[in-house]
Amino acid sequence: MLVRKVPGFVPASPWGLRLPHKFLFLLFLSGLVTLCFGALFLLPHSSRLKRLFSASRTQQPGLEVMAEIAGHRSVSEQEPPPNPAPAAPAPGEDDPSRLLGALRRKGWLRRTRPTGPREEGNRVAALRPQEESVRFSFDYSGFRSRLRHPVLGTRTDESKESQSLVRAQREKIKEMMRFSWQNYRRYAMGKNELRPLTKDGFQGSMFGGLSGATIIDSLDTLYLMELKEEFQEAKAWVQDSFHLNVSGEASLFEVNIRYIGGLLSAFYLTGEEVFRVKAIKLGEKLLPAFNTPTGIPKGVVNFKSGSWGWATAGSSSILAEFGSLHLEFLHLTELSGNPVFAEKVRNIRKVLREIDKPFGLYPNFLSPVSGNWVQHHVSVGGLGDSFYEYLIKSWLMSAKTDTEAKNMYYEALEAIETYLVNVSPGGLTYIAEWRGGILDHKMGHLACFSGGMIALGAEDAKEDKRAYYRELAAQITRTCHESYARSDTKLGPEAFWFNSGREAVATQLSESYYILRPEVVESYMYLWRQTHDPIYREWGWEVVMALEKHCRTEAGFSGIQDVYSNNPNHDNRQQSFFLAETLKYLYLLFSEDDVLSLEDWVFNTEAHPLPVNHSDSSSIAGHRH
Ligand code: DMJ
Repeated sequence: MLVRKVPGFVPASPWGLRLPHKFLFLLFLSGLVTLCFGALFLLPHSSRLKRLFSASRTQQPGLEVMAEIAGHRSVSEQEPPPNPAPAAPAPGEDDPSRLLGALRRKGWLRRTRPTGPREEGNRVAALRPQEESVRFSFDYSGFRSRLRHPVLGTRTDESKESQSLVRAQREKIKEMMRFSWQNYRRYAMGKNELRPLTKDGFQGSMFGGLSGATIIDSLDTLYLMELKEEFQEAKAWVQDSFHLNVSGEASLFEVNIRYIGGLLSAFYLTGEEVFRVKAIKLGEKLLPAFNTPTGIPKGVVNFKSGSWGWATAGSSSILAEFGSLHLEFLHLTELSGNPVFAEKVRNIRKVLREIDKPFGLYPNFLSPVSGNWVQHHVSVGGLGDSFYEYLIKSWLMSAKTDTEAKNMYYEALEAIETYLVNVSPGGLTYIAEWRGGILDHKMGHLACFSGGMIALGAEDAKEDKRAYYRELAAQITRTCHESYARSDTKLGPEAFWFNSGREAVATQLSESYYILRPEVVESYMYLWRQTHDPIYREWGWEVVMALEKHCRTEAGFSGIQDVYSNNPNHDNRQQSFFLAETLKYLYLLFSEDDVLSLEDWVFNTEAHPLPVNHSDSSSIAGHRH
């Protein structure tokens, strides 16, 4: 239809509005939109919008965004679009789909499959209850069928065994665990640790407001010792009272090894979904720590109420901390189907592989900003320790396919042998600390784990070094035993020296304490499994007796302030690693080799067993656990 232009005539719109009315209507509409939009920012939980508009922070290398790219959102955000389009990888970043492919080829994702029940409109069904489900399921029975041994071992003839000394010893250690747990439960349930003298709980500030460190650290030990009622108490607490919606500054390393490690192993041992879901959700809360120019995480992550936060500033990251995430993070990817976790630790590995190392040694401090070493202090004890442990354990956990980890481990060990290993005038082998070429002839209690580590890695070393490594492991373990044997309590000091004619003893009171640490009995356990030399059980039993005599109090076990005193003062702290590690390693020392067999499991640095990634189908038939 032709509209004739008539002066002064304004044509009506198709809706019957004249132009000025239309203009006014549009003005009103845009005002309304602006108002609503602004109001959204004022809402207390507008984190999704904030994230959309704070892209520079959240879309830095990885973070949860990586999960979204690959179509796996953070567990806390369960609203995936249908068939999310893969975004192009940032320059220099791995293509997530390639990474997923690689992980599947390596078997790490082979056993996961998307389940995601969908409602109309392709929204994932509401979780029931909200925290208790994730979008991926894990073929738990398939995993169990691939284990080579029953988790709790093949029982021997129990009537015969009941006569044996070793059974009585194991029962004693079980009693110590029950005692530790029951006192914790009675006086400190829900707090991070028990204070046995004051009979109350210790919360501390290491875990960013998370609670129940002792509970999470104890789960697998309770399971292993078949303390069934106690395990159910611990599980019920995790289900009902372990809240992740906390805010505070947390140590990435400690949360990873204790909480994530504890939850992962509890899941692998029991198949209970609650452990898997909480491990994944907690893992996501750690991701902001990786938001650095190098991808080397900062040591501290600030949990903001909700599911994300930011890492604090800090000049250097610690080798043992950022180097001890690999095992847990691969399992987080395995159990969530989300490649982001594996991607983070593969990047750490890449940085460490490529950086120049002084004499092949790894210094303890690295700048997460520049990717350079911050100072040249090298130690197999505190600050360095579990980085080396995670290299050899990555190799073992990958069912001996991760040759990069293997090569890095043996190269590092060669450098340690060359520059740090010494023999004292009295014939004790020890691993010194290195400060820019100058040696401190000192070993920390923490460094005593290395006897076990070297024993564990001996079998896969070059043939001409295997016997040497076995002997080195035995000698270091003997030295650590000497540090115990030379004290009045028969427990070892925090650090001991080899100088001025004194060997394997602390030289000052500030190094003379013992806080229920596990490293020495950890090495006894590995050496026992490797050699079956009865000396390791003898030495382990000496520790049990010393713990009973000096560390047991009316309401739990406590560290002591001076191992060289016949009547030492207590430090009023039952460390969570006493239940996670010390008692577990002691119990395993007096168990058969197929209990948590080293063919099936690697222990994280907090002694939480994580399964070896067996990818073939050979399995045990009809096992009992
Ligand atoms: C534990 O938390 C872990 O073993 C860690 O690797 C080092 N320190 C303590 C126990 O001593």
